[in-house]
Amino acid sequence: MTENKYNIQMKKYLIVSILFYSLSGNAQNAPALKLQYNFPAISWEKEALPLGNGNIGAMVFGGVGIDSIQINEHSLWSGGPGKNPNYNGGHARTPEQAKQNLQALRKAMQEKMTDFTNRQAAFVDANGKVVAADYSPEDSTMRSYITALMGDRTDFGSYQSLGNIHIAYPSLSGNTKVSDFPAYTNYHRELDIDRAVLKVSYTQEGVSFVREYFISHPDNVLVIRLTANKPRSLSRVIYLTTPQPAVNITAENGVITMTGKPADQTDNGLKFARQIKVKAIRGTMKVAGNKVIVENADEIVLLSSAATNYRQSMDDSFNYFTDSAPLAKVQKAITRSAKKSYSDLLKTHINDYQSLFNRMSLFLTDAANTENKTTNQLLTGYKNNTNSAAENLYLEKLYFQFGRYLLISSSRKNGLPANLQGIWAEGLAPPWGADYHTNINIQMNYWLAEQTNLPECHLPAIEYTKSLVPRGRVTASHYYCRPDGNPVRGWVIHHENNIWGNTGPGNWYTAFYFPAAAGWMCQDIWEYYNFNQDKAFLEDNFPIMLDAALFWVDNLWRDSRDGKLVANPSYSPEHGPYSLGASCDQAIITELFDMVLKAASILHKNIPEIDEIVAAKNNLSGPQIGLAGQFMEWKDELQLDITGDGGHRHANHLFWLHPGSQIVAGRSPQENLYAEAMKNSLNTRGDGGTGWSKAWKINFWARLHDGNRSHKLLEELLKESTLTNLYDTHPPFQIDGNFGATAGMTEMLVQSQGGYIELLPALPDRWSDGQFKGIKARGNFELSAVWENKSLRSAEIISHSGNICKIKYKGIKYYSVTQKGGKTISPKPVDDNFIEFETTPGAVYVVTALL
Ligand code: FUC
Repeated sequence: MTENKYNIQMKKYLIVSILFYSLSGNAQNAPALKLQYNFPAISWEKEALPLGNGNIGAMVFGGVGIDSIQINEHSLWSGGPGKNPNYNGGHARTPEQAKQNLQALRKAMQEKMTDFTNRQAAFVDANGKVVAADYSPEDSTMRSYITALMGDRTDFGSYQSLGNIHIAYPSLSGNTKVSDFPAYTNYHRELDIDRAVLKVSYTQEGVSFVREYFISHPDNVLVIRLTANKPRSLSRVIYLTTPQPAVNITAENGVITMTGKPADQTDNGLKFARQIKVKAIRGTMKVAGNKVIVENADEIVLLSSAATNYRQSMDDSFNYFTDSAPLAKVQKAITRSAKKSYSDLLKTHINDYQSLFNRMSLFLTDAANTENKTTNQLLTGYKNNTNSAAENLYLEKLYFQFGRYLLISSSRKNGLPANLQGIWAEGLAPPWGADYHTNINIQMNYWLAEQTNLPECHLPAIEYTKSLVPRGRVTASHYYCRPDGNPVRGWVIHHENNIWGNTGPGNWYTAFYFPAAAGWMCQDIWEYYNFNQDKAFLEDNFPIMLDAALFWVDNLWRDSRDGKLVANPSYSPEHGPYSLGASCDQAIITELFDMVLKAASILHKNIPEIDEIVAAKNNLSGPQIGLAGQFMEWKDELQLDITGDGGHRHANHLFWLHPGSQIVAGRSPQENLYAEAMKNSLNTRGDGGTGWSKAWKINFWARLHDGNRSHKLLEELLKESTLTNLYDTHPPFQIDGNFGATAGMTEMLVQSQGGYIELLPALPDRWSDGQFKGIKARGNFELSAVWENKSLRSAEIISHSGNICKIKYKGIKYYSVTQKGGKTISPKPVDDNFIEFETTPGAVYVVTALL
């Protein structure tokens, strides 16, 4: 190296060091991430605050006179084989009837579509106007075929609340009137998401009281500690309540025990148990009925755990119950944690939580809650445009990390996946049974998992998918046959699923038919591999993906109009109408085939089925741009598509763009045309929609490289679809929007679905300066970056698996690349905006803008 080159190199190294030094320095000064309020919660849905460890969920109200903590256990479900030993996963009619109907419907559908094309196909009239028609509504014969494809939702069941813990002042649990309760001041309630600890504090009669709450994953226990700054000032009554009618509650030696079962379960069905152990420092403790009373203590610590006898059935035994009593599991957790000090429990909890949470950080320059506003003040200010720019950035950052907090709290290894409400649900009949909807919702719950560096939290979704396969095979052979009437291979699920292997179609006319759901769930398997490069994992799960693909190889229908393969019947999710080859189905099938072919090549699978998939893939009906310039939702150009149909919330026809990877803006001229058509479709649809719909649109616009539009959707989500406790609302509360928004904000910073890493692909003007650390990209790269004035200053790339690193960024050819430790890299410039270089596993590469 010449003297001059050496100097330049040193200079670059210094700049990089300074930038990354400032990254860590700034991160240390980053404002604490807290949801905070100056009032106790009254509304469960809007104000209570969530805690969770993947098994136990809690919604804390933080009341003063009586505090209530509503508790969930992830596997507490009604329905299923515990209610009806003959429960069969939702299959109705005989397989012969179902298939006869399917065949009749397929033929009628082809005739209807052929007739539509012959009579009403869209055209451009003499004035240049696109003239299109809509499909006529299904006639009564067709309706009867469709209705006969429905499943049986009897005994589907519902996720349910386990009950509540109450901590009351003795005066309020006895006969004293509430009006005699002494006034309190300085009330503060906060959820610290940097540590996953909730705190309530207030002053009453000159004494400061503090309560801290957390749910430890390692110890599987909810811990609540009450302290006061004056000795002997804590007197409390602790008791349990529950909406569950079939329970037994007892108290003995400072421990309250509740056992029972969901009311619909037989003796061989689901059983649950929970305990709360009360520990008091000084003071006295006694039991009265099924309550524990502590008087004049310095400190009170409550330990609570919960369990059921549920086991996830991974085979065709469909045995969902363990022999072991849930109470034994609970007692074990309580006994073990009772031996530990509060500070040990807290330390173990924080270490565990931060081992996940701290892997990724986002720093938006200047973000600050300068006046320490409460979260509802920040939200109101955001809505009314009265916040400072710094406060808005702080709220966005808080909301971003809240998504990660919620995933860590509701989805942990060996637990069930996050449902429609994560792990939190009130009462016995939460909205949609707080189940697993697989036509967008559960998938959206996991979009953030890999990108934001939480692969462990992703695994429950994959285990859940695996658990659906055995019954999904039964559903496939019950409801489906090849167009020639022969049996199909593979497995299938539809749009609503429970924890009892419900894989049959639902019974809601406008949504039940969604056999593409299984293929979509396979995306989690493929993405886990993509991000973590774990070949053993891919090998283990390959048969699941292969069989989902073979289901479609056997089910595809040759459209006699053009000879292409289509799903038949096909229903654009919750939008319909029934037709051939709606874009969403075709996109998912294409993505599924693509994933399987890529996986087969990585795993060197030389099996004949691969040739079948290749042949089917080559003949699939693909994406289309309509005469009106829109990205078509159906195979035929419809008026509905051109007008936007009143802004329907589903936009699943853009699956090709996101979460699929078949159309990547900027990858090829043809893909750019599709991207433009998608913009037209999104514009026609408008930016409205339910919470999750807006969250999805953040992702769409990020993938269309329009950061300002993504940000606009984020603003609308925060203004219109976010509750005081930052829960997303559909309405009602539905957690997918939280997760989807965090994923979308990450897509604004890094994308990698196109086979290369795109840095800052959709940075909004509002985020002109900032830094992030720890975002993952496909290929098992871990990235950090610093940008100023919307321009990349430097990036750090950890290559965990030693893959070739391909980076796309405007002018990246003119950035320097060094391997940490000194070595300069000479990347291959593909063009000004694209470089690639080989990497060594474990090595760190630094990309720096030249001054
Ligand atoms: C899908 C959506 C609804 C709702 C429900 C839980 O059916 O279309 O909007 O989110 O799931």
